[in-house]
Amino acid sequence: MRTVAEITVDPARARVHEQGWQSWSPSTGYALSDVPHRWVDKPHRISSYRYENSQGTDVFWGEGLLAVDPGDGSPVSLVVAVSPTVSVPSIRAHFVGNKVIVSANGDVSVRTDSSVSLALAHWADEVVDKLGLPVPRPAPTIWCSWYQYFTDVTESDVDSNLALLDSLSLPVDVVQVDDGYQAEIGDWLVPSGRFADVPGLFSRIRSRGRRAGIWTAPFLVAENSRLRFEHPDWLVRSPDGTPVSAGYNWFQSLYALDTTHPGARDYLRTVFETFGSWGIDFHKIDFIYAGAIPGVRYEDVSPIEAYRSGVSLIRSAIGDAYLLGCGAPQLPSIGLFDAMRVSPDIAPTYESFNGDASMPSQFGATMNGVSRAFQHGRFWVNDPDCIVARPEIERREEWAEHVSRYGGLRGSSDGLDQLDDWGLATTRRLLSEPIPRYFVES
Ligand code: 9PG
Repeated sequence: MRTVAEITVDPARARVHEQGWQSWSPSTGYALSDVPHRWVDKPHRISSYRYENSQGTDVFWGEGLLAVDPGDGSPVSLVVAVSPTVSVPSIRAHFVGNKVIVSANGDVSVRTDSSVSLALAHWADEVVDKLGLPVPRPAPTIWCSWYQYFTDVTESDVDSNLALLDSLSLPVDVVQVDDGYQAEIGDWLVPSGRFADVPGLFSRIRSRGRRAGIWTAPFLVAENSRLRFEHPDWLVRSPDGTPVSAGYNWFQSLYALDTTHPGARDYLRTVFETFGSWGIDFHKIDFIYAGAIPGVRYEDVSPIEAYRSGVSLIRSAIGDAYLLGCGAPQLPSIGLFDAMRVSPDIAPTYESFNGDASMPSQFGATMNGVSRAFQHGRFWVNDPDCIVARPEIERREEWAEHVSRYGGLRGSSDGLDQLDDWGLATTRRLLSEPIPRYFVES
């Protein structure tokens, strides 16, 4: 770590803004006396925070981006990665006397501006110019199976909601089947026991005039998957040869697919071309932090390069289809996606189950959605996570308000038979609202 700025502040009024690594990593601003949001347990540290780092609550820490508002009326300092799609230095800030000392472990620049949100918007505008990024394509509206059925989703759950979309005349373009249709994480072309005919389901979705969308976690390989048994050589490894952990979920250990391995690349291409042949033209690719986990790969490239080459391969295999990233390193994803989840998951409860702000909760989802609002319309369309409006959802009015203000991608994820009058009217309204080009003007 090298010191890059020493900023005189008013300790009572100063604020530090952190950018977290991936979609689910907490991102927000703090007073100097606040305790920053950090990981609570190890498996979730890997799946929600940057693998390399395990900073505690005693230091402020941004991945590729950190801002300091001195609180005395003098300009805000924004410390940012010089080439965010190539390397994302960790930036840390600690507080000594009346100074905030900022240090970084790579190339960063220090910019000043009149407020944190303007500093972020101006910087993002410059990145867009420099990389020559196009204006993001307008997002389709979606219905997603996850937030009602979770992994227990069945083929008939999707069919019954498909029928309700018609009878309720809901303005939904894409029906997106989430986690649960597949046999195992990694075995994307093998159906789970709850699905008899996955291609047939997608063809029914299309024959009703909707578009077909699918969820995958393409850079994850679960312990019990066929993929791991058949191709143990396709996993990212540590120097001692054992596969690197990519976290723990679905009651098993997870590993990372080596996106530079020719065999793994062929497999990914086959999976996504097959989805194309089923008529799917909307992809939510999830848990893709796994593509950027450090370790030994077939090709000796940086984790960010491996990640970008994996996403680019998927991008080219899906042609013009719409691409939504989730669980995705934010700055390394610039220029690769149509839409991006900028927050942890919404949940029926306002607080997360273990106090970790990266875990499903309305608290964490709104916090990140607000602090990453500047990304919308610049790097991609911001996905704040789905509308859930059934009576069971705690503080559902506040969630609807958040989606209305900060939602670029609008998706409903209730079992449609669960909605009361308020829930249905709110879902209809949120799916129909025009989406502003920017949430933060520059
Ligand atoms: C499917 C879900 C949904 C959801 C995604 C993602 O750390 N965790 O244990 C953890 C579990 C699930 C999760 C995020 C983190 O949700 O955001 O929309 O697609 O996967 O499994």
